[in-house]
Amino acid sequence: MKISHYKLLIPTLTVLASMLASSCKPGKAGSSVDADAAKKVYVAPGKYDEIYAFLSGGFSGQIAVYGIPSGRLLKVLPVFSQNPENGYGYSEETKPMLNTSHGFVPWDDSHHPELSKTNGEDDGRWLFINANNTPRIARLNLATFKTVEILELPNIGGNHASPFCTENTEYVVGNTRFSEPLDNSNGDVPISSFKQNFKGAVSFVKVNKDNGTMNLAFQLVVPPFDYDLAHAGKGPSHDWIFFTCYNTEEAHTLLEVNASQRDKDFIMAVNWKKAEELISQGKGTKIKAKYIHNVYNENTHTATSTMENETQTLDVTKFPGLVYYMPCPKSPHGIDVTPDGEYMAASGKLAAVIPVFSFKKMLNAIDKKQFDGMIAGDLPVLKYEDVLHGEVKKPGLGPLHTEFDGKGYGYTTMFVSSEIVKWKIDNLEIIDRIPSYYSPGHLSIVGGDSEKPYGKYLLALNKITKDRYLPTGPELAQACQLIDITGNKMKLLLDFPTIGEPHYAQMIPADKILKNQVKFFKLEDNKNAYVAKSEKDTKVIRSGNRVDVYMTAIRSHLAPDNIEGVKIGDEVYVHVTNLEQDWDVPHGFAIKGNNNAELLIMPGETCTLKWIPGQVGIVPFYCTDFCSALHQEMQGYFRVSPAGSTVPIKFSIGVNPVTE
Ligand code: RUQ
Ligand code: CUA
Repeated sequence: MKISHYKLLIPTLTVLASMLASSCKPGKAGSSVDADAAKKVYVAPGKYDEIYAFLSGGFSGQIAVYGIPSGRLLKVLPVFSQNPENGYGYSEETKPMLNTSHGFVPWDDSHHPELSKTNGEDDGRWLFINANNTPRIARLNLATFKTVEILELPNIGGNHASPFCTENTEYVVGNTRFSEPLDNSNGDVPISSFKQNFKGAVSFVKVNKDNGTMNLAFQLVVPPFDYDLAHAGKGPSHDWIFFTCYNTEEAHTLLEVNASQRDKDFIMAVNWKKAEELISQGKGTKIKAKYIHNVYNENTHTATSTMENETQTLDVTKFPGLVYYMPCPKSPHGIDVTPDGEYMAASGKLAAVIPVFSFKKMLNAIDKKQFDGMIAGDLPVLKYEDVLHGEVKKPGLGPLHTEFDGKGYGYTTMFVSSEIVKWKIDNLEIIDRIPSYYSPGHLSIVGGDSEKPYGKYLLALNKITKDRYLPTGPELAQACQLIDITGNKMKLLLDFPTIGEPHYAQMIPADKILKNQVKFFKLEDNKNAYVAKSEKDTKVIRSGNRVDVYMTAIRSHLAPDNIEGVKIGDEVYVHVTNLEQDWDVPHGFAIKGNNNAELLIMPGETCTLKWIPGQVGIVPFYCTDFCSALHQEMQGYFRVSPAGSTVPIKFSIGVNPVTE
């Protein structure tokens, strides 16, 4: 497959910009698959895949889990969105997970899954992901595949450059896309006062080593640029984290044009170790900020929300040595650090090269104070030539993201010329290129952003689908492609569709996750306030107009299954405990006409469905998950009486004239 037309183009801004808007399609689709590709992706029935892939859902606010190499969809994990499959965000226990300082937000946009790391390696414990729109970072527990924590981030707009783990997950870090006035200042200012009143903020979220709990340790106040993707250093660069930024022009309108004026924007190198020291010396400034912290307790199976009122900041202009800026060609979008922590490959959406920076040279230039002037007052800018390891020349058009295979090669997506380019880190020579269908954004290699990449597979996460799948109306399936990178030449193995837009993915060998799997929740550990640990404990309690039903589910009945005495005007909370103590036996629960969806209850768990009866009469309820041969018998009735009725609360199971 040849991609030849880019060589003919003079990469002027206008041409590039118009190409970004309508990216091109390389050659004839789908002809480059080897005869043995099918064998390489075939996972026989009953066999497990080798790799877990976690793909962000983009605008779905979820994560999708796939097996690789088969491309089989295993599960959709809700994070920032209510989920009709399992009641997340609908059940009383999980509703608090979607609370924010703005109230309940039922749907957000999430881009970047990030596996927790130990010694720079993916450890399979937790997965972090960003909410882009209402800025938050979530943590999922990979033993249960549940979202267990969501922390809101104050002082920023658009948590896109997020989350990135430092080498031992000391911190997950996020940065602002939309600089804005800090929350404690008067935000009612003219938008044209951008340069004076707007600020950027980098959030450092501390992660507890043992249980993963997050808290916002501090924020760095930085110049009002638009910050884009980042990566933390590793090995020799451990103490640093690198962010790309665009709009160093500080434009606040028509960024398409106004933020593309400069030939070079910047990489902001942050010495986070130094920031941490300053904070521990009490140099931080405490400021008022409102943000919510939601934690899901795995014993009570219940989430709680806490409003935080304060954060501490360091203004980088007041502490020399915290940040340095390195020029980077044309609207950079991301930066990726090589496994040895020595080099940083940056992208430039409008650039015609891939600049690769040397950490050693950066330190050297800082040591010698070889600055090329200052920006934003007195923040030092290093000289491009002083910090450059070299440029990958003529890689294609629109370089976006790079990952590494651990064998000395980088792989970069070319959005505009629709291809993936393999290049050698030491001499920056291009080794191979393969077209992708179409316009890849991110790519993911197994462990490809870690110190020890596993390599073997590369996923191209494409932005445009066009003709790859059977059409499904105006919106086509989203596209992902699996590429074999074991040989010198990349080989396309498989296309598979994804849920939402697969912005980014992280892949990890399955054994790192399998060994920690929770098969069911122990009933004896269930501390939910409304648990019924056996059918003997089931009951219906009225207090005022609130009715609490303590119900149990086990194959194949719900207890109680006849409930009377509920009236119009009541608020009914049905707390269903799944008594099963076995793998893979969830029960479901649904009530006719209920405006608040359904439940899906895992073995040993308690979930609560709120129901406001609206009509007098008999209302059926049942289990919605086909759990056993007699699943269809797993059902019951509520009797709803008029407001003011004297029908007493009564509940039973098995009381039936037929058997009496
Ligand atoms: S961004 S296509 Cu949302 Cu990760 Cu680069
Ligand atoms: Cu329980 Cu069907």
